[in-house]
Amino acid sequence: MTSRSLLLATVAFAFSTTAQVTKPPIPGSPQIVENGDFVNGTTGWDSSPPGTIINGMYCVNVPAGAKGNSSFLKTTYNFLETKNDVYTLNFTAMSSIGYDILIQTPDPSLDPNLNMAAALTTSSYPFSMTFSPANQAPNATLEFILGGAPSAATVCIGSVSMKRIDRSGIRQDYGPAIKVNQLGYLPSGPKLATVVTNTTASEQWSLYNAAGDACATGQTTYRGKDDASNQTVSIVDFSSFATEGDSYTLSVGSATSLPFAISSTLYNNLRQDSLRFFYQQRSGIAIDSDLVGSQYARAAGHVQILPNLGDVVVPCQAVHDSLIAYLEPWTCNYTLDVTRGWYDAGDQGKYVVNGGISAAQLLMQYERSLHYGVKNGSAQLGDGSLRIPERNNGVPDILDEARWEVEFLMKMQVPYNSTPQLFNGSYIDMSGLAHHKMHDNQWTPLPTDPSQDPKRRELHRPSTAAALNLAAAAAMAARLFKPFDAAFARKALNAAQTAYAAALKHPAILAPGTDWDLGGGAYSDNDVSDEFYWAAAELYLTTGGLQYLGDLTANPYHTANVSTAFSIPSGFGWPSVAALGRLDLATVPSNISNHSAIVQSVMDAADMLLAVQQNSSNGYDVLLTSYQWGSNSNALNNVQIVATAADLTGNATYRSAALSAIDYVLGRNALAQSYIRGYGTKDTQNVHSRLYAHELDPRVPQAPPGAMAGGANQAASDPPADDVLQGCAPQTCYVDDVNSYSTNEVAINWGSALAWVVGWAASQ
Ligand SMILES: *[C@@H]1O[C@H](CO)[C@@H](O)[C@H](O)[C@H]1NC(C)=O
Ligand SMILES: *[C@@H]1O[C@H](CO)[C@@H](O)[C@H](O)[C@H]1NC(C)=O
Ligand SMILES: *[C@@H]1O[C@H](CO)[C@@H](O)[C@H](O)[C@H]1NC(C)=O
Ligand SMILES: *[C@@H]1O[C@H](CO)[C@@H](O)[C@H](O)[C@H]1NC(C)=O
Ligand SMILES: *[C@@H]1O[C@H](CO)[C@@H](O)[C@H](O)[C@H]1NC(C)=O
Ligand SMILES: *[C@@H]1O[C@H](CO)[C@@H](O)[C@H](O)[C@H]1NC(C)=O
Ligand SMILES: *[C@@H]1O[C@H](CO)[C@@H](O)[C@H](O)[C@H]1NC(C)=O
Ligand SMILES: *[C@@H]1O[C@H](CO)[C@@H](O)[C@H](O)[C@H]1NC(C)=O
Ligand SMILES: *[C@@H]1O[C@H](CO)[C@@H](O)[C@H](O)[C@H]1NC(C)=O
Ligand SMILES: *[C@@H]1O[C@H](CO)[C@@H](O)[C@H](O)[C@H]1NC(C)=O
Ligand SMILES: *[C@@H]1O[C@H](CO)[C@@H](O)[C@H](O)[C@H]1NC(C)=O
Ligand SMILES: *[C@@H]1O[C@H](CO)[C@@H](O)[C@H](O)[C@H]1NC(C)=O
Ligand SMILES: [Ca+2]
Ligand SMILES: [Ca+2]
Repeated sequence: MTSRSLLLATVAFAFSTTAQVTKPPIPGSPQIVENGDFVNGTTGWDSSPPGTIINGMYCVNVPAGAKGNSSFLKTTYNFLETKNDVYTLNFTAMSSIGYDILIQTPDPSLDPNLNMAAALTTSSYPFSMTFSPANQAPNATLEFILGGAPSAATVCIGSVSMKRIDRSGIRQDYGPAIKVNQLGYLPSGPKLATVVTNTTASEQWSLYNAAGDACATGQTTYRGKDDASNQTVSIVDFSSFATEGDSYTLSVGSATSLPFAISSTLYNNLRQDSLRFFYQQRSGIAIDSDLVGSQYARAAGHVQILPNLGDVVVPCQAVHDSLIAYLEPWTCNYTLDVTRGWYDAGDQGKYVVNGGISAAQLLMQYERSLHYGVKNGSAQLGDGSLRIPERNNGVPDILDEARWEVEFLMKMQVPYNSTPQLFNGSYIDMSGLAHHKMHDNQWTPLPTDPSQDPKRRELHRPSTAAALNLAAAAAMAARLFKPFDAAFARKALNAAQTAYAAALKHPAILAPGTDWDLGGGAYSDNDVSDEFYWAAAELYLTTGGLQYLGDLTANPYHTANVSTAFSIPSGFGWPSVAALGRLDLATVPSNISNHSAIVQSVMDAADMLLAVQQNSSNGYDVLLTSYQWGSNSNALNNVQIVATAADLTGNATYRSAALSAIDYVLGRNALAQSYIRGYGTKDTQNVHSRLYAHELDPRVPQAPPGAMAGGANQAASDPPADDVLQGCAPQTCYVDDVNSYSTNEVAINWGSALAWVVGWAASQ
């Protein structure tokens, strides 16, 4: 079906905060600058004033008082500087007078991709500079800006060499042949490991404790060929071993696993750390060193203190930008205060469509603790449980965290009685809808501290999908905040109802796929009937209103088969949110008449996922059959369905299936990769984020514990992926490189999937 395939196409790219434009990999490391050692004289070079070649160096007599770029040496190269790739420039230089020159690869209107000073002395000195472009620059120039000498100076430059990073030696690291959950296993849970093997025969496995003593043995079970990794695998099942301890290992033949724990409190720290990710992503507030440590502290981002241009008074897109996005000159004549919210991902944009599901999963995690008998559930999410500024305000901290986003969503609403806005050739009243997103008008480099982002922040066109995300999330907040802050609850409900009514009035204002690469992703979605379903469900659960009940029961997603309603097997996500509505209709008390059928549908959905897990071609018990952009979140959203079936029924089969499926993101996968920073021995180091680009700038920290990478992407495309992942089997298409935005980014909607699932696991 067209809409379905369009949807999948959207899932595959719209998480991206950077462009799809990449070149086929360039093998090795070609020289970019021609005639850099000037053996052909000044060919290809231009200078002011004109210079001469002396001893293989290009020498320019810079006059006294020369300002800025009035004196320069430059060359243009026939090469595409690719965003998020890495380049090194070498040259030697000297000057008759010691002073600083500036080296740039400028692109007018965009940030210079390279912009560094070189301190010249009277003897020749070798310089080496590495840079990673924020933007694409075809036929870029390399410029030595020579002005600014204290008096007349002769500057000589030689041995100019520029190359893109050479990744030809990088090989995928598959880790040990035995793949385990490197965090570990619950004593009362299933304990499965996967062994890459050459034999169909059973082999003996041994479990060793920290002292190196064998404490259990058994035989592997041959599973077969794992389709997603192209590996032949057997399974180790040591579920019956329940003695708590750290640093267990498993051995089969000569292979030994990475260490893991067996502990009843296994997921407790991860439950808190997965939520900490959201505090670290907050916009509009200083991140407090007392709460997170000095390395993770930072100034408030986007509070309109220069160089920030937002987010207190944010205009709609300028017409020259919106024309590219909508093929018509949309704008508006108001500004909005859209402070707060979480930065979406590795970028610093804020998107209502993605914010909705992210806030919702945190709210669902809290709401679950009200209705399901969970060990320590509400205590661990309660006031004082998280290291956030609101840890002693009488409100459960997970609600405080979600509110930071919900308030932003509400600020994105189009004001009451606003002037009509252009859509598809006519002016319509968009009051009550929500702007789809707001972000920079151009990409910023990695790293960028949010308080130092100088780009123009712009509101993009309102959309029906954004209005419905606001309606759903704010309706949830309204019922959950009622006991704690009745005024906020009323305000949220009012916003939700207004947004829903506006969406009914304008049911097809779709965000176009063309609105991308102007500093943000498109988040386009051509089917908003699932968003209507979710919003109606949440509004019904909050208000009991019969209009909402009528709307949700008439929605096609209410009667669709479970595969469609729960997005199985691909996994639900920001463009396909019907599952959120269905899960809440099943778990939140209401008077809906066919409640048992709704609960049954969750069980049916879980059974479908059990079949995915038990398929002999699935060697890792992962709840996926394909690996889209952000696949870890799709896998975990499927876990949420099975875990909810366990909550609803108390059936241990669902509980075991959900627990085993979590192993995947913590290392039981083809690469033995823990995708969660700080958890496991072989954990992700170099997530794609402007906050955590340590790999590019050692002054910036690595991501804090609990941040999860997007994971394997069978259509991975970015500079490192293009170099390293050619021909990869789907589950192995992952590279732990800061520039791999298509496999290694962090995002709030992935973090929220993790938070819900590990919160559930911590309660088992
Ligand atoms: C010098 O110019 C010649 C003739 O144009 C060309 O073949 C050669 O590649 C050039 N060498 C360098 C180092 O640019
Ligand atoms: C020098 O800088 C100015 C201002 O940035 C720019 O307009 C001009 O094109 C530059 N000139 C050269 C020769 O690069
Ligand atoms: C650079 O410019 C040349 C000549 O205009 C053109 O042929 C070439 O394709 C351009 N290169 C890139 C990478 O855009
Ligand atoms: C720059 O110089 C370093 C040190 O000599 C060398 O390893 C590197 O390959 C050079 N890079 C380029 C682009 O020439
Ligand atoms: C599989 O066979 C290859 C070649 O005989 C051997 O090098 C490798 O260690 C074997 N792997 C396992 C897990 O037994
Ligand atoms: C899968 O493995 C087989 C046997 O090792 C190999 O011939 C084939 O190329 C692999 N396919 C992929 C997609 O990696
Ligand atoms: C927006 O435009 C309308 C119609 O031209 C005008 O009445 C209104 O005052 C304008 N609002 C602002 C804030 O400029
Ligand atoms: C439950 O919470 C209490 C009090 O916060 C704590 O002492 C205990 O260790 C927790 N138990 C588990 C299993 O997490
Ligand atoms: C724009 O209007 C035309 C004509 O009414 C209609 O056919 C088309 O579907 C509309 N496009 C969108 C994106 O709503
Ligand atoms: C579910 O419904 C969709 C859409 O009608 C259909 O394409 C799909 O085959 C159905 N799946 C199952 C398992 O029945
Ligand atoms: C169900 O209906 C009863 C009777 O109208 C009402 O008292 C109760 O609050 C409703 N429960 C929910 C969860 O809406
Ligand atoms: C638990 O769920 C599984 C999978 O659907 C099912 O086979 C089994 O009968 C259920 N057990 C009970 C006690 O309902
Ligand atoms: Ca609190
Ligand atoms: Ca949708």
